[in-house]
Amino acid sequence: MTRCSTVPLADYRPLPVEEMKRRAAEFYAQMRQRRSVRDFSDGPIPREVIEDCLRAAGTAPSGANMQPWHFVVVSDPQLKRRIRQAAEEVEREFYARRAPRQWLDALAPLGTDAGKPFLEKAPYLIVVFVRPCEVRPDGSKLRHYYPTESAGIATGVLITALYRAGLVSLPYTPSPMGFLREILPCPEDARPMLILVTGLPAEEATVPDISKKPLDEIATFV
Ligand code: IYR
Repeated sequence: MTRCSTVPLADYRPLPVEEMKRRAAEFYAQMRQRRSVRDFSDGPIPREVIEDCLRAAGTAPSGANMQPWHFVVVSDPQLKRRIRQAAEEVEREFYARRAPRQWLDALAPLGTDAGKPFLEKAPYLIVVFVRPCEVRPDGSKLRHYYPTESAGIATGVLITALYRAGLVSLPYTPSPMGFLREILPCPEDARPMLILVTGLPAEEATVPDISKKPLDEIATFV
């Protein structure tokens, strides 16, 4: 494979230090307001907003630029109902039998249970698929590198883009979630990674009273 041509980093402009500090602090102040939300309103959201947020997610860096992700955006009420039914079935098994005691203890402060009404209430379920490989037009398989890490980065960009657009989301992970492959159209070999439940918060929405670790617990400068 030959090396690709290069182009100048044309639009990059360095910021004055004060502006840099102001922007970093401002972004942190915004992001610390973001919360995962489980109570949604069913108000409509323009598809165009979701499309641009997905375009933003698609700019994420990825191993060897393979872009090993695929997003299936579900708004059809019947599909949402099927996803809710299948998810609640695996969740009942999870809470009753599969989950180890330690996991249940970790979840207790969040107050979650097997009921997942938000899967029908929220206007959009964005299902993130990881693609460990893709099939080329000639039928051969192209391997992807760091697919899970890359899809995780893209999902972080998506969550941030949606939040900046005034939406809220919940990264939801039924376990196991193989049923999504049966219900939804998705590329061959794609593995569902999470459902990003997306919409506007219900007026009466509440969130758990939890906090984030301080900087000295999450970072080390050496
Ligand atoms: N999938 C279950 C359990 C659950 C797991 C994690 I990790 C969470 O952060 C929250 C819940 C559920 O959604 O109820």
